[in-house]
Amino acid sequence: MPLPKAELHLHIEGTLEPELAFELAARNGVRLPYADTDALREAYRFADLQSFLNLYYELMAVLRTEDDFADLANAYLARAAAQGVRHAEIFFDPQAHVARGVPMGTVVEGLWRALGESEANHGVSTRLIMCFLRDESAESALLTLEAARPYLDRITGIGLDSAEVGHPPAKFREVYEAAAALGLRRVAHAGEEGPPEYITQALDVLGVERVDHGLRCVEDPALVERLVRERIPLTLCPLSNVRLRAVDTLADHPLPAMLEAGLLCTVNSDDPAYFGGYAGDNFAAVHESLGLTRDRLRELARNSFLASFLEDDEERRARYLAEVDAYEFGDDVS
Ligand code: ES4
Ligand code: ZN
Repeated sequence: MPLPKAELHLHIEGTLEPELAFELAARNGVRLPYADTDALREAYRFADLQSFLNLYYELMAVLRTEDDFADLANAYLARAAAQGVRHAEIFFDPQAHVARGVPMGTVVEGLWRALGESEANHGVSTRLIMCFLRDESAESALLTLEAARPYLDRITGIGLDSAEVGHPPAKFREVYEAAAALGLRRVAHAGEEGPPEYITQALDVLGVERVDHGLRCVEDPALVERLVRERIPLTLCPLSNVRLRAVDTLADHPLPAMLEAGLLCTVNSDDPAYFGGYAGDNFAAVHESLGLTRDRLRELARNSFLASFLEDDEERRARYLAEVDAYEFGDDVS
């Protein structure tokens, strides 16, 4: 049995495995420019974030109906449960779908069909986080928040993703203020490819409670000190960082030093279908390549529940934390 954990950095569109992509393409009469699943997997050699995003947006063409989004989310939740995920806070990118003519309602209703039954079907509690594409305009983000108004009872928070460099957090001040006024929780990708100042901006201008990635904080000791002092959680994604070349190899990842510095780190999978692994695979990888001890892995699992948006269900959080404390590692670590 794997270590119980929460997944806090997971793009549902990034869980689209090649097999399901071809199945949905056939169902919807969409032609994919790849001969088969092997040819598609061959395309998974990324030079950076943008080269990944190009493929990520291209493959979304197969997602058209509520059924498609429900099937996608159910497939993810089954895999996550098998890797010890007990709670998942799931990102989705409505603008990428609305731009292709798929309405917001189709996306949210479809995802919700899977998420609403996830506890019963998979034993995984869930939250939904709507991300804005930072390479789109601030106006488009505001229109997206407006379009989401009928569905806000199912949306816990907002995030910010896609191409980071050249699109600083401050560009989205207005929509984050509007979201806060609506009672939505706030996170943002910052410091994945972008500089440490983007992390500071996400905190000071957008009021984020959690930073997605935050990897490049290590370049600024004063920022690290602040993140430690304010107990700001970071949702790190080690296998993603390797695939997108944020680090040379997993052995070079700063996670051990970040934990040593007292940062509230969590380990997550980002886009598992593309980056070679789900949550448990990321835990196993940092154990093997970075030599993180079982105590450190337990700390990472505890952190994931401490950093999760479970303020409306503290009983559940306490239950999950007790599961982590009672967990006994076997020979296999994940
Ligand atoms: C993403 Cl790894 C990553 N970074 C930024 N935006 C994203 N959207 C999906 N995966
Ligand atoms: Zn991400």
